[in-house]
Amino acid sequence: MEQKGDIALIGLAVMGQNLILNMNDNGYTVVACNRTTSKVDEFLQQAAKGTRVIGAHSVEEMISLLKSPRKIMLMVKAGKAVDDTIELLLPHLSPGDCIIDGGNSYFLDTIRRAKSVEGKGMLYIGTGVSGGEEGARRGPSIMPGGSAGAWPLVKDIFKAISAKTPDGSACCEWVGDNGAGHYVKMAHNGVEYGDMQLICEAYQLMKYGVGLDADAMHTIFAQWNTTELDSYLIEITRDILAFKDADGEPLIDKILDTAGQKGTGKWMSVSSLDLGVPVTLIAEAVYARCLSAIKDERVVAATILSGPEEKFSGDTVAFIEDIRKALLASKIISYAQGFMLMREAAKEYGWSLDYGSIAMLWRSGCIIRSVFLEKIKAAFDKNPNLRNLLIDEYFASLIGSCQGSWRRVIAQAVTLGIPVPAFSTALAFYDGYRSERLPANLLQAQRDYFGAHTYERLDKPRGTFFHTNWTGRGGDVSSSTYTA
Ligand code: 2AM
Repeated sequence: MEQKGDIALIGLAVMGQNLILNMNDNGYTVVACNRTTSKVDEFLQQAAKGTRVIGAHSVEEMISLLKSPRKIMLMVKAGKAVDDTIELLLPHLSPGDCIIDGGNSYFLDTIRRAKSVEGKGMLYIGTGVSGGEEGARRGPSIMPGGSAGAWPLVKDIFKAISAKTPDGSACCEWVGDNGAGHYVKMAHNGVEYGDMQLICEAYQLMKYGVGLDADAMHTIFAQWNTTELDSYLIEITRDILAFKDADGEPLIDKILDTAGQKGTGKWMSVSSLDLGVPVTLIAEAVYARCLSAIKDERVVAATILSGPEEKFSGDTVAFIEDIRKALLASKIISYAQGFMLMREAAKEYGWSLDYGSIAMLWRSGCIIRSVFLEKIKAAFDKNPNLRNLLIDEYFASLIGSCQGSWRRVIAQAVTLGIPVPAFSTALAFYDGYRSERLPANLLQAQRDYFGAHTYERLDKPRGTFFHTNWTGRGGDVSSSTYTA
């Protein structure tokens, strides 16, 4: 059989199909495969009709159609399906062939799979692909990581099919070894959870605080999209608010307020706990979804628990501008936390991440695409070792100019009894991060009091530990010398 396939793709759900069509548009010959082979025929007869796409009905056939070294991309369900498919492929591959997992895999799974596949002489890539169905078809953001030797094999294809920034560069760059690509994709999704929650809190304040209707909010979001907030998520919110149901009423007012989730925000929060990085906003965004999901309980509680009687009575126009600035300030915190986490993960897992490049991977194609990311890139260009986005001159000054609004909005929300968990945790983080002294002196004293956990002193060098016999009864032995 003539070996003319540039790449094979297994998994013909909509993302897989669209990636194939995108590769085809860019001049590549793709071999299409699926566990249920009838889907291969359907695809060839429908969406892929008239294209160069070749169907394969077995692994053997697929392998025989591919040029060497073979590149096989999996777009199957995350989890066991990926392991099963890898097992199925391995006996048919030759050293130097490459398996690429383009699904939403957990980065620790990717690290494990990369090691195992590399151990057998093949190459492995775990790549984030973001942008949904539309992105896959027209140009997604692509975040590949894994065996460095595999990058030259797929670089041209991936760069060709990826989204492009306004200056024309590809939203696809090598991220790092092992699970780095899927980690960065996870961070992308976590940041997406944060952005969405922040927009929802702004909406809630305008709807239940100020009493605006969907049309009025549509106009506000349209205006916000011409400011620093210019982004895909603000844009779709604008359009959602204008969308009318069949009866002419805003559809948004009829949608049940219980959020779903697929787990990437949770993974990011778990990773932040594992690594000890305070990624508070994204964790709050996950919890906000969880709270929304217990609708039945909330409906009962609403009849039992009272809130304040106050109604908003301020200047509406000024308050709306305050909300915009609160959203912007909180968004800066969210990204600062996301980049803090990636920095710590890079240390933990031995990656050398290029943070400016990651910001540009997200600039177009993906769900969090925004103008804002260019400012992040500029901050890391100016100082590649920047410890935290918040201390970059541009962001420090921008957040400083927003903080009056931010505090007013949160104070007003508290007065009105409107929950703004992400706005609030962002401000608490800001105030904590800029505090030279926090009450952890008391915390250390408490720990030493009940558990002899010791403390360091302000007037002694770091790394010298002290224990005090606080009560005269506990003794002078610290917990470093015995297990309490
Ligand atoms: P299917 O059409 O045969 O179900 C999204 O679910 C994609 O993942 C589909 O292409 C689906 O194939 C594939 N998939 C799900 N579980 C799989 C498994 N255990 N092995 C291989 N492919 C699987």
